[in-house]
Amino acid sequence: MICPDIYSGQRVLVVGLGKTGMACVRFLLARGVEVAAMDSRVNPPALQELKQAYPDVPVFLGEFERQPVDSSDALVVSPGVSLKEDAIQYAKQTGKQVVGDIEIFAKCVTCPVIAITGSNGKSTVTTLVGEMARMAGRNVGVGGNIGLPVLDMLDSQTDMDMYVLELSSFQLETTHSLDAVASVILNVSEDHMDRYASMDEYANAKLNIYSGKGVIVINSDDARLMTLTGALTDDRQVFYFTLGEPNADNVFGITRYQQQDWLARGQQRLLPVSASRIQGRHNIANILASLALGSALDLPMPAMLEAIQLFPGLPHRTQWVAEHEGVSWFNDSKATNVGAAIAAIEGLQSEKLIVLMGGQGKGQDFTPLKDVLARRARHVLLFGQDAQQLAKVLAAVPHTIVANLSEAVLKAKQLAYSGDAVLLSPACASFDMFEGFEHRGDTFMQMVREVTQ
Ligand code: UMA
Ligand code: ADP
Repeated sequence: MICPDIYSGQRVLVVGLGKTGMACVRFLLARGVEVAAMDSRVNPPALQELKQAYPDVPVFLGEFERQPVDSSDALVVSPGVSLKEDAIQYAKQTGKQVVGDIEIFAKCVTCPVIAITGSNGKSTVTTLVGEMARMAGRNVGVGGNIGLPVLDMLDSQTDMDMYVLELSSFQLETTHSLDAVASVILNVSEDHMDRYASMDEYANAKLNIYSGKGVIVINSDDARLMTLTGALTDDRQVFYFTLGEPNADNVFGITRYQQQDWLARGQQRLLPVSASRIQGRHNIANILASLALGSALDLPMPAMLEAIQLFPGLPHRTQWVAEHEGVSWFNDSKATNVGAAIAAIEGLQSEKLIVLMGGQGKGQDFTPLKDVLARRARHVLLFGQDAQQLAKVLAAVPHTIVANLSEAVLKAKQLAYSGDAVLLSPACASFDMFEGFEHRGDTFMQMVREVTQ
């Protein structure tokens, strides 16, 4: 068994009983650790599973109290729980170790790890790097924020050659020992401003990904990241990626050759951009970042290029849904922040767009949407909790507030001209009206099929 002595003789309080909490409970109990669990909801998602599988584990439900903290030696906190919670602060003040599941994974893992974070593009890059490794014949585990808790992955998969992890800023806040062979912050734009006091606090959480000794991959088009990583580049091997021309052998970028854009490493042309099936400039950046990460691990170039050509993209990310009367319909429900929506709006090739957006804004500043929508949108249809707030910013852009997504789809059909695209790219979280981004995207695609039949 991997890591048999972790938390030996200690009592651990698992905070949050969702996917992560349940995976932590399983992992720790299997190693004989004394575990209790705490959740501020009275009926958290994993409660029934916990009660059935481990009826002896004490569970504290409802508003967090100090008493369970007092009777523990250490806390393992789920990413959805803010470290600013009084009970967590109290644990730190009283000298208890506070970590997350990624920290435990980092302490236990014995094979190379590739680590990926960023405001947008994480799942796409994580999946593509996983595909590149598979194509190269590696036995690879892909997990983390993408949906598979890392500790479940560690215990369920054996004989792994490597792991590819998608990590959120929340997970990175509680991670200090990760020594990835290669890691990247893809980009930083506003997100989760309901949890962070400032962009600096948010970006600094992401910087933890570079804490080890491995290769660091840097987006040289992102000025904030270039500044933040400046001090790291002196004593570490660095790969860069850019949508510009690559000017050195450690730079992945785009070069022009015979009227075509090519993916390139330094002077070396690798593949015409048109050979990839995923759309938009943001996805070219994602491919270049993936190539840099794979190269840091010495994956063979032919396997990586093969994976790029076969990769169809992930559902709900600028996903083509239908073409009807000259209008293309796209589902970009995963665009849950302004930066993601801008990337999709800029990335689509159609002349004009009807854009459907709205939901929970998470405290974001919507202003950056104004110019891009003024240029690209024929009309914007707004729905959900923060529709009014979006409308204020879009005063100069033709827009209508509608009651729900269904009305938005019907209205989009009336407004679109042949040659236009209709794009659901909400720039917001979905939980005011849906169970999550997948539910929102699936609902949209079903409605689109109905109106385009
Ligand atoms: N909880 C409390 N008190 C709080 C907040 C939460 O008790 O103040 C409890 C909830 O009642 C719930 C539990 O914590 O019972 C949920 O834990 P969680 O929110 O950490 O969610 P998990 O089910 O453990 O899923 C987490 C990630 N969720 C979040 O970061 C919010 C999943 O990412 C991830 O796939 C999973 O671990 C496996 O690693 C989702 C996500 O939305 C997809 N991530 C954010 C994003 O991508 O923007 C960061
Ligand atoms: P994440 O896992 O970080 O949310 P995804 O790969 O799931 O990222 O993509 C989410 C959304 O972000 C997509 O629907 C797309 O609109 C946008 N996006 C993807 N890659 C990028 C990028 N490199 N830069 C900006 N936006 C992006």
